[in-house]
Amino acid sequence: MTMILTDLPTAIKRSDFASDFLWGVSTSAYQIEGAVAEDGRVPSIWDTFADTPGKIRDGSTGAVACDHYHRWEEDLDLAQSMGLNSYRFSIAWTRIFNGVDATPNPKGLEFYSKLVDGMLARGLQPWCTLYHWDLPQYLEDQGGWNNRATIDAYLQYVDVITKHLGGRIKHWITHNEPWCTAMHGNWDGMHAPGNKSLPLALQICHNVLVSHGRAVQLIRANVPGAKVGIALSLHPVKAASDSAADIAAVSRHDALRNRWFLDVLYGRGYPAEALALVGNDAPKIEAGDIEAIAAPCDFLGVNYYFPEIVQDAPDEYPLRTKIVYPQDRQRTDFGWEVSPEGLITLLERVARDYPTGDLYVTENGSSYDDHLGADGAVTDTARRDYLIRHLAAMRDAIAAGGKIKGYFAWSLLDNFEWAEGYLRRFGLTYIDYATQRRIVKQSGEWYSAFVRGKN
Ligand code: IFM
Repeated sequence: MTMILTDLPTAIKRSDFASDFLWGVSTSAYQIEGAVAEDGRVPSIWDTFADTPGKIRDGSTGAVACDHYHRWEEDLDLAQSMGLNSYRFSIAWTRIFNGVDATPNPKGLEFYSKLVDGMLARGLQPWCTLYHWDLPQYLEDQGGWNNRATIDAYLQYVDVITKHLGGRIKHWITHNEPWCTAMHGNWDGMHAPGNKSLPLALQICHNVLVSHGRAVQLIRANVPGAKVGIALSLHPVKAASDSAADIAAVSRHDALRNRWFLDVLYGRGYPAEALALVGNDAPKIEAGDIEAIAAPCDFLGVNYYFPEIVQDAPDEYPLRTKIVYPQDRQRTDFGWEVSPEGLITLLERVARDYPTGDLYVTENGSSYDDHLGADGAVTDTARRDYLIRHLAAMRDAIAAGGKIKGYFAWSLLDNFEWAEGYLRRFGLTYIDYATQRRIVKQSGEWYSAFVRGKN
């Protein structure tokens, strides 16, 4: 289906979607909370990484971030005032366990309890991500996700959280973007803990996926009526040219980037094509692992930002592919290609190739170099248009038969963008970090009007 959007702001309406469609925003703990040493929180690998000179582009950390730990009521008010009906957040494991006491930290449980009550009081359905990259440092010191004892520690944490909050939260996401946990954290080293080893990254990826599958069973046991899923960062893969070599490169790249996760989660094991490419670097798999990973889920969370364009590159280990960045594409200020068509391709592809059940776009957004104008407004027309075009793409994917049930914009607030620090702004709300003032941007105003059916 071709999208013709001539008059962007009015080209799409909430009434184009089902009345029970979820409209939300996504956030994550380390990116917004701050208060890293408060109420018994202990360091995570991201505290350590950000404190290491040279790891974060602007030398910043998440120590204060958006100060959400103290301003959470104002932030939930913002989400409510936008007219949203759902809110995706993550829990900081490091506020719950400290590696010393066997009992969970009551202050940590109390914070998330208040937060969830605050969502419910504001008509926001809570969507809880259990792991958004902030592994406790004390576990990293014992081998991190490479040590299978971390799987047990994760399950202990999940057990506590789901028993504590399961009466109030029905939607659970075990992991956010295991690709990033494993590959950015341990292959290219861009993220914490900063290792650079493919076999290590693949083993960590496997262990994280085992922890996902085992958590699915545990959450179901603890939370009657739970809906459980995982959020994957997926990319449509396209050939850089129509040469046979580039076209063949697409399948190799896709085998690790997408099918490595989707195939094993949906009961097909790891793709033979990727296993052949990584050879002896493949993870060690214990009896029962593959079955555990394939525990049936209720939904798949799709985090979509941009397509990847690849060419044949015989010298690149292991995939023999290279990502290229053609000049003729529209890009965000982060350099990410703006391709709403890619969202349609992706949603259609996962639904066609896998028994995903319901699909949710659990993240989608854009980073632009926003400025607070002299008039007190943040006029982020490019982000607003990005949003409109991606919502239109989602509408078209639904019209083509896709079972997409909700959309969570990344993100409610500008926040700590990992290795980029505060240099990248993804929020629908501008944060003036000097004062912590929140200013809803033009994109946020548009999203709010859209969700309220007023544009
Ligand atoms: O900020 C991140 C988020 O933590 C995970 N998904 C991608 C976002 C933008 O890079």
